[in-house]
Amino acid sequence: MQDKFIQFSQFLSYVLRHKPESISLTLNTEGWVSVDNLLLQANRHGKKLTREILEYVVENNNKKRFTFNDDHSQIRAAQGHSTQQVRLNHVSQTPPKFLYHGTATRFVDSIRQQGLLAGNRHHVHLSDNIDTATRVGARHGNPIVLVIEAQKMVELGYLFYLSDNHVWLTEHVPAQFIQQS
Ligand code: HQG
Repeated sequence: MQDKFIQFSQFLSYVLRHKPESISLTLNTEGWVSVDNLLLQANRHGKKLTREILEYVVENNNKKRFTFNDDHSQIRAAQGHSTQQVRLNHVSQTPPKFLYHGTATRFVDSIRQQGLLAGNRHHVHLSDNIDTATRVGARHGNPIVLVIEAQKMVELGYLFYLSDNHVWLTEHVPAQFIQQS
């Protein structure tokens, strides 16, 4: 994607996940906002976002971070929210036996003590494949992939959710479910 579109994508992440109020937007609890209102408020706040640019960014975003409803009158971020306006009412799903979490080696000691914490986000983010987890971990430094015993967690009543863009989410992964490598 050209730089211009990456900037719009980052802007959308900011307003649809973290700070909708920065451009006077209110998201519903499922994260949706009307496209007309998003375009209006973005332009009022100096971002020359058009419907065409929005369609392009949603379609070409490398991680499918944004989702339109059927008639493209509404949009939301698929996951990664920190704003308190949103409480995604995901339906819980059964994950594969193992899920993967990519992180940086410097976090591992702390993770092995505390388990995986959601931090600023609403959930811990997990992948169903090692490649994706490695890429996620590399964002933070020297990557390492932790193997999560998802099926064991389910058997003990922990809930998992699958986002629109196929990220597995859960609230907390206690250390006992992280395999020793
Ligand atoms: C680490 C991207 C110390 C955790 C990706 C991670 C993902 C701990 C960092 C999505 C810890 C948080 C999420 C503990 C967790 N002690 N460190 N107890 N528990 N951590 O960015 O999972 O580009 O909030 O390992 O593709 O890296 O936003 O989470 O390294 O799907 O669409 O704390 O973000 O997607 O970092 O990434 P993040 P993440 P987007």
